[in-house]
Amino acid sequence: MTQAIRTSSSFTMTTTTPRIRLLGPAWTRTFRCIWMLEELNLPYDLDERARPVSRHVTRFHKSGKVPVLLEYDHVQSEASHVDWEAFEPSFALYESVAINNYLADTYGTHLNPPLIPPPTLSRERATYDQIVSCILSELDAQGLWVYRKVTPPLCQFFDGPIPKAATLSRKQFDRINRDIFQQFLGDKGPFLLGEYFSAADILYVHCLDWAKSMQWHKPDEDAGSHFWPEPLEFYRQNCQQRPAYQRAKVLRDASTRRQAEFERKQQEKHSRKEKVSEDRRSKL
Ligand SMILES: N[C@@H](CCC(=O)N[C@@H](CS)C(=O)NCC(=O)O)C(=O)O
Repeated sequence: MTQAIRTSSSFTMTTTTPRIRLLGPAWTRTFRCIWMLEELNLPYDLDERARPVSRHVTRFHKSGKVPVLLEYDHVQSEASHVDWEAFEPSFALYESVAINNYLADTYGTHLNPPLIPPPTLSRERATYDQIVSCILSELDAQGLWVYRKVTPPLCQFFDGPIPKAATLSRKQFDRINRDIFQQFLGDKGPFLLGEYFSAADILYVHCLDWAKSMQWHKPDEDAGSHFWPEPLEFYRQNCQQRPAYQRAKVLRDASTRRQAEFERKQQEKHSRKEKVSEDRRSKL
């Protein structure tokens, strides 16, 4: 796994621009921040060795969760190779939404329309906050994340499979997804805030991609609920056309392949261990 150094010719570096480093593999929620950085055309260093709960992450965020954004005011922006261990960041920030808000507020002020409504447009900003809070707490945390933790393969690291929680989380996702779509897209749109694409769309499309990767666009008999109408899929695909999404996707696809290989090897190791202890038990 390498540290990719992403630079963009369309962003003009100034001496005051800190060197930006993003911790976390692109197959994780880190994708949201990669997409934002690409929208802003900012140069950044993506550190994919920083797997969740690895020492690369816990050094800056005790819970080990990714993404984490680091800014280094005193690292030369042009240096192609940096020994990161030798520097302390000037600023560290976790939580994907906090990171994207900070990036858009700090580096996106020249954009018209902006990627998030500026705080001076207080009602628009409040609506933006409402939508992202809802997506984060209802769709992500109570829907997708609960499901991941109570179903294979991830449940082996928690309390094993919990089918009732899996059904509940799926129902939760469908209900809130329907509400969001009907209130903000439906006969409105084409984006969550109306006419213009925003960071709320980055978050929502990432959650929809994640849901689709778990086949949640198809009806589920156990949950008995389902919401994935054609216009929702059209909205998702429309956002995916953005060049910034496409660049971020290239990174995510490669990262997903590496992760699949890693999980396959972990599973093999696990099965070998199980077999050894089974053989031992049968000899007793
Ligand atoms: N609300 C956080 C969630 C971060 C999170 O849970 N990230 C996952 C990877 S996508 C992680 O690092 N999990 C490790 C763990 O929960 O121990 C965000 O949006 O940044």
